[in-house]
Amino acid sequence: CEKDLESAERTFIAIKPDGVQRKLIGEIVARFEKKGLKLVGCKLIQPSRKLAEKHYAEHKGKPFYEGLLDFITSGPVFAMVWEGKEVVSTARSLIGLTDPKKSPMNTIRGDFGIDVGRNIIHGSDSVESAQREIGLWFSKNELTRSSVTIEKWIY
Ligand code: FUP
Repeated sequence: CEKDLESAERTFIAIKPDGVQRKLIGEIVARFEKKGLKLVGCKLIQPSRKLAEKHYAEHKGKPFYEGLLDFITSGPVFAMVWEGKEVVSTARSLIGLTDPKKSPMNTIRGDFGIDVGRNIIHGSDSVESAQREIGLWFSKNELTRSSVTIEKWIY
């Protein structure tokens, strides 16, 4: 059934600089749309070092951390917020595993990636992370308030 606005689950998705440069925005957005998820905000943005540090705070100190920050700040990122029933886990299924080599075919990373350091796309790993990341990357007025709904055709 349709959920009201406040309770609808949202997730933060970002096409990383490699995905943008490789012209994968359209392909990736199409997969999310065809799944039945709803786009509620998006923008092309080259993140500052500060934003990248906040976004990847949980990885601070790990061997790949500095390289990850260099990479994510190296060019434009296509940042998005998607909404739908259990959208956090649904989006992770569409994305696949962290390492593209181990990620199954028909997932975004499985189909388009080779290297864990160039894995094309980010998706929040929990509802709590999603709320934190949406707050970091978007202000409230950049996200639509849903009006027309097609959910009754999907759920
Ligand atoms: P994911 O949630 O699948 O994006 O994966 P993580 O949060 O564990 O990792 C965040 C990013 O760090 C990955 F997208 C790629 C990078 N990373 C590496 O470069 N090497 C690693 O061993 C693990 C992660």
